[in-house]
Amino acid sequence: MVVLRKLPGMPGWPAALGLRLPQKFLFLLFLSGLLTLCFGALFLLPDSSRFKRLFLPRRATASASSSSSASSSSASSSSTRDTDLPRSPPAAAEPRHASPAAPRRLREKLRTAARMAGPPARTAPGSRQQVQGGESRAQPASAAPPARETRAPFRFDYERFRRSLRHPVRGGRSGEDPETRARRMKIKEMMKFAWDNYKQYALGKNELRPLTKNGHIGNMFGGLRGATVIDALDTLYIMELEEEFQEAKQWVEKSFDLNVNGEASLFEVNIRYIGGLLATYYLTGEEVFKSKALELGEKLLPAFNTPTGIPRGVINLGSGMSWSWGWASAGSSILAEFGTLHLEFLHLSELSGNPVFAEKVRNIRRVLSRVEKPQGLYPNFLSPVTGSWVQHHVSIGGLGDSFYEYLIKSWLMSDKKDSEAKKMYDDALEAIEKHLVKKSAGGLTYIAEWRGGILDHKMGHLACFSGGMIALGAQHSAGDRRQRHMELAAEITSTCHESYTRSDTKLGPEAFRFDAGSEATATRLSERYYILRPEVVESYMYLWRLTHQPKYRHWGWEVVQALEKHCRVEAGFSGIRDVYTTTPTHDNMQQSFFLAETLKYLYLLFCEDDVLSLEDWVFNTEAHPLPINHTDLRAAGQP
Ligand code: DMJ
Repeated sequence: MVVLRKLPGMPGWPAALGLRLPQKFLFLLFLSGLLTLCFGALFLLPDSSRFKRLFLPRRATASASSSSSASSSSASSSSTRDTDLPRSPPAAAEPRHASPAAPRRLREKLRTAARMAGPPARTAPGSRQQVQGGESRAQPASAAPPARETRAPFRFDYERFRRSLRHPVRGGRSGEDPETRARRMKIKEMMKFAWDNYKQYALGKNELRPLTKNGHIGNMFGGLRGATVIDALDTLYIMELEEEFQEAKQWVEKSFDLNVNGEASLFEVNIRYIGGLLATYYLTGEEVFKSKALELGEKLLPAFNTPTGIPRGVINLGSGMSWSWGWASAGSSILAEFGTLHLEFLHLSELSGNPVFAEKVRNIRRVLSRVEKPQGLYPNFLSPVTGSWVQHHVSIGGLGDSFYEYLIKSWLMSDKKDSEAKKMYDDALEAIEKHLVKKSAGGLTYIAEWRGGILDHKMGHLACFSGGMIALGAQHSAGDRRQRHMELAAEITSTCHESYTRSDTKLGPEAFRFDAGSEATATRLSERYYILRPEVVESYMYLWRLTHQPKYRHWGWEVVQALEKHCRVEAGFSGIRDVYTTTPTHDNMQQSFFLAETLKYLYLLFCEDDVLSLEDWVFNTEAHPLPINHTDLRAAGQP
């Protein structure tokens, strides 16, 4: 209206236009409509918040923005009304208990405390219910407290982490004999051959089919592709296959798509993809690996939305729906699957500053530590609904294996602070020694399986990792126990070696038995195959590093020769269908774990001990190295 006031010496401009009264009225009406329209349009611009801030009082702005995003109860909205806080911070935000004003050292201590403190408080009364995947579960109140708008984004201090390592990641390369070097170079050549053929015939698919020279996708990874790329990354890096590493990295940058919508094994995605990406980030500091790992980690979280928080085995990475494997009895979850998340999930929290990942696996630990164990043993099937065992089948091989591995490695990775994990490992091993460890008529030590109290005198190839695990754990036991466990580890590794030497190919079968006159040999046709598995050479590598007895390198070299003779084909390496014939047929599959594990462990067997030193790293169950948290050094800021 001010603009229409008559100025001295000037006629009013409606009058100047020579308008009559009704016309003037209509003109004014039109003008005021126009002004209202212009003012309103400011709020429709893409970023209208600046204008809102200009035009609305401060408190009203906060409640306007929070009410647009808030979906929770009025009780919780009233608690934030006066504080200008957004309702939930982005996934990669600072830990919520750390104030932005706190000095950096204090914030790091708080993060360390969050990591190391062990189980968090129980779900608070009144915490929100989240409904996903058809079930509802109380979410700990600590899972989504508000964060301040002004908070700087969390940044993991990579340089500081590198300074905390005690050895260069690829070692110092000193003091080796020419034969050891030549053998290492041979294994490096095998890796290059495996990679080059995958790249040529199957890049972007999950595995190479080396006979038909094409790719295989399968249905284990929920539509994710490039399992071999991700599994191979850290091996290529450690072997200094620089060009090949760059090829793999480029594929991750340009083609690795996480927006998929298929059914994935939570366990496999975690150990191969998350493990591979995390390890490569820690080795190289390249952000792309970290961001992909965190993004993928977020997609796995809905699998934990069960009444107990024990995740189900299968998850749709698009919808977040999860369910149990059809073959798992009574909708149960598998010990080796939900028990093999701890290492990776702690690192997801470490790198994101978001405690939610650590909370999920600490809850699994809590459920397991409370449930009653028959004879101190952990059965392989647990109900995610009731938290009780579903079947009393116990095995240190398939279905159970890496659960035990992650207990001792959790303790090592925590710089020996996670004493709960150590106790669970010690108790479990004691029960295994008491109930499952047996000696065959021919004097071979083995670990049997247990079915409700009845022993099955068989060992799977998968169980052969246990020689390495027990040796690793023995380093930290005192006196008699240390000696006994080192002997046990050596004996089991020797038995697994026997399963190789007693075959015609010098490669071991999928399972071998100690009954009906058999000693470390397969008795069933269906158990005679070898699919390039790593567990036996994994144990050779640990036993070599921990004892330096030359036999472990000799045994490893026998495997290299057998692989070359029976598994190397024109376009890669293939598994074989029968280890008991010198002319085996091939299964036409180069498994991704052959590049991640088998070749990596063989290579490390012929390296100096400072390459991926056991003082700095633990290997996840797919042989991806994850750093030990040297809290003493990092907190003290030592170089
Ligand atoms: C790998 O994916 C991992 O080692 C897993 O823990 C068990 N099976 C394969 C290799 O045999």
